[in-house]
Amino acid sequence: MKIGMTCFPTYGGSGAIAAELGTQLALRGHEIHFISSAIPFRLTHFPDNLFFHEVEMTSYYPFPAPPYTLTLACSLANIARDHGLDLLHVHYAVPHATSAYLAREMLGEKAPRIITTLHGTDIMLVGEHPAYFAITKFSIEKTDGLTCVSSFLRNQTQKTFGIGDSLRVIHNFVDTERFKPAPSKAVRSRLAPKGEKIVAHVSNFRPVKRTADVIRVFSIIRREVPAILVLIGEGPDVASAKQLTAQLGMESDVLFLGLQVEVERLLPSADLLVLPSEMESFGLVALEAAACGVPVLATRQGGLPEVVEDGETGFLTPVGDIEAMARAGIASLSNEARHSAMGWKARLRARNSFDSRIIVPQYEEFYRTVLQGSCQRKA
Ligand code: GMT
Repeated sequence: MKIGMTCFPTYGGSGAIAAELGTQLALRGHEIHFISSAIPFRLTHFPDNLFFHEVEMTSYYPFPAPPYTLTLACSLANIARDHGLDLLHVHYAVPHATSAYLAREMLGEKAPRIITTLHGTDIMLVGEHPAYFAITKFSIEKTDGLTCVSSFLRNQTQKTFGIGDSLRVIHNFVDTERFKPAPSKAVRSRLAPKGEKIVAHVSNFRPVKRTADVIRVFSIIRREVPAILVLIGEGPDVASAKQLTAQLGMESDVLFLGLQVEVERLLPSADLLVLPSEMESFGLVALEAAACGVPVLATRQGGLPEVVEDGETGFLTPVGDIEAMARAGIASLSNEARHSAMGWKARLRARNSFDSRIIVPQYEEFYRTVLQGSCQRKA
């Protein structure tokens, strides 16, 4: 198939999954065209049948901001026409489903089919905001095939937008050959030179991630277990996280590593991943940590219970319950046998339920169904 793939290029789960999916599909012989405002941060592998097309972000006076939705629509239409694309697969509904709809209208009969994947905040935060609600509902109703990344998100979309029957759950996935338990002695001794335990958090440091909770949980854990906290990623809450770290006098035990593209080089060296999010439609990093054999300490929110099995592959606690999270973390880090059994189970579950070799064919099958028109939605 010839597939156009659109996502935000910035640090985040939807861009990561789009990049991984495009790469895997290209390796399986499809022709993949990424159409995005910059190269997606996770796109590092460029086989001959994978292409990148940059969407212009031009602005003119008196535009208050670059009209990205329109320039993207124009790029989608041009590239689909020039390369004879069968499908446009857009990740994150706002505004990508709208741009894809416009592109399809511009191309008429020759238009490719449109697949939209909902990732979470596009439905729960942005999409349901009154400023975006009507256009989000319209655009996702007009898409030819609609998928979302968890059963939780499917229910949420049903509740908010009344769409559910035609919405297919295709869980996020991980390449378990790349994300695997291979702790590096060099990484471990660099991060934790005295042999301390390594607690990790990976996110885009938005308020929904509750980064302050990570730091507070860690401040309790380190009273009982010698440990280092490694924070990976960039975002608006980095500055306040640094401030809190200083207030708690923990600067020497908390490392801010910034944006790391090859997170699979660091994760296997961690002993625990902490993800105390207010909400997570899936929590891709929890799956990536699990694939590396790292137990996950997360909140019982959104799609996280679909990824983390409480007491088996990690722990699920209520949002904001710092004490409960810290207790679970201490229990895990101080019992070697239980910790390694959990890590092993986490890895097994990632391989058996969320491996790219299981999930990517689900997308291929969905694409074929949409192309055959059996899932065609009313234009
Ligand atoms: O979590 C974010 O802030 C980024 C966001 C995105 O769209 O990039 O992540 C969402 O999509 C990911 C990939 O499907 C999911 O793993 C995340 O759980 C989801 N984030 C939220 O629901 C908050």
